[in-house]
Amino acid sequence: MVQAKKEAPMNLPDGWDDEELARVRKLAARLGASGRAQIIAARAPGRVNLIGEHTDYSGLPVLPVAIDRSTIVVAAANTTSEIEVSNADPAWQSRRFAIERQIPPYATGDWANYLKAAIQGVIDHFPGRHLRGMSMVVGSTVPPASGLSSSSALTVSTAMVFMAINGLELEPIETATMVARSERYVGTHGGAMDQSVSILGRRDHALFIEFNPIRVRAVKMPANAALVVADSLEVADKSGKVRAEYNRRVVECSLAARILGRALNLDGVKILGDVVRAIPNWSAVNLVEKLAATSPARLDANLKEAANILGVSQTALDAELLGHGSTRIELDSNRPLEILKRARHVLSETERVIRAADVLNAGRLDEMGTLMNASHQSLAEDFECSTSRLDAIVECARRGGAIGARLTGAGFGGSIVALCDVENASAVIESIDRGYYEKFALGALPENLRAVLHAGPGASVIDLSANA
Ligand code: NG1
Repeated sequence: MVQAKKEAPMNLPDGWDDEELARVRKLAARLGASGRAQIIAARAPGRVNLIGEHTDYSGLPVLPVAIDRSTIVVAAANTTSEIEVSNADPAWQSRRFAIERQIPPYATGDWANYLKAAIQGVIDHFPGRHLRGMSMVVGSTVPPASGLSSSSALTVSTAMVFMAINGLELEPIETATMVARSERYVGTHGGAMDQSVSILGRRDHALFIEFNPIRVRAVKMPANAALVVADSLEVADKSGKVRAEYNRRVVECSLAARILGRALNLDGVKILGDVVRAIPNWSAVNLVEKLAATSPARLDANLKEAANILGVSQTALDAELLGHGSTRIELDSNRPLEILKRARHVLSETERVIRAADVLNAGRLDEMGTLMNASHQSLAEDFECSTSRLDAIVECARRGGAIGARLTGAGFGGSIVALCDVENASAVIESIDRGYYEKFALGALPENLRAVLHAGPGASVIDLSANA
């Protein structure tokens, strides 16, 4: 078993410091690890996205950092073909399920569906392999449903530990691609940002990530920059209404892309990234103008009008956009789909992300702050995924002297991120405490609701038996 040392042992990957090792020891004790032949631990961080929100599922870039909050999973092979899991947090019930070709999901909203997603992803990636079962214990310091991607920290750590127990290896980018695809098992048609940064994150760096295929460029965080992350305490629960809103945005963006593709005579366009990649000198303004000239700003949610514009049958479009089975997207048909506004957000956000990677790299924090503020405005007005609480907390951060502030993650609740000068971080936190937490009378607050978070390393696995 790994012993606590003053500094992380030299032979361990970055991220396994004393604190994380102490967590591992507790989880291993809970697992009853002593006497087991092989004990593996995986650690996967959550993330905070600096800019590039709701762009990943359109195949367009993002600029997140992996954070110094993580999910750790400790596991040992068992003799059954089952996954047996318990969580250090008693709020999440223990679960046991069989490894089978097609694992049936638990009821919507069950936390263990994220585990099933990860296991199913590995099964699909290595078809025909005999996979051993495992007993595992999960412990997380990434707060759930707060926009810091606790879900991906869980799926990434589970997939990595399961692969290690079974002696399977993949390149990090392949693992990210596999886990991103597998997370759709839970019914969210998300992109690959969270899994990519959780796996590929780098200490003191943000990652400029492009998709299809995943490519990553590390951007050094300027030494004088601090990231204050504050939880609005409005739960962005991705299993209910928020999932429906999220998936609706995915459909709206894909429709905008297909209409633009047809207007520009491009073949096979499915996402806005396909349009951008086909037109080297694209600009958000020009593409939005083209879209406005081709389609009404809003289209009926029954997809009839959209099918007419695209010259395809309504049934075919329905099947392609909404899918089928347990992950089919159900659209509320009482309101129209917003085509123009959503495209305007995604395309203008893409311009901001590209610019942000450059200005951050050059240490131009003021410009970075301006881009983050513009991102929040676009998310609030065009993407309609902010809330009055998120707006209020963003305002408090700015009033406290933040250089820029915005909601981070999917929105509809969750957290905000504020870019500050290191010297000013505590003033920003104070302003949020006084202007938000006290005003909304949210009671006695745990310290870590708002904190300065640091860009940390990506996920890794250690063999505890080898480090004993
Ligand atoms: P969070 O904040 O973790 O729900 C979601 C998606 C991301 C991305 C952002 C919005 C998942 C697992 N994550 O993040 O891929 O689309 O929203 O930028 O679906």
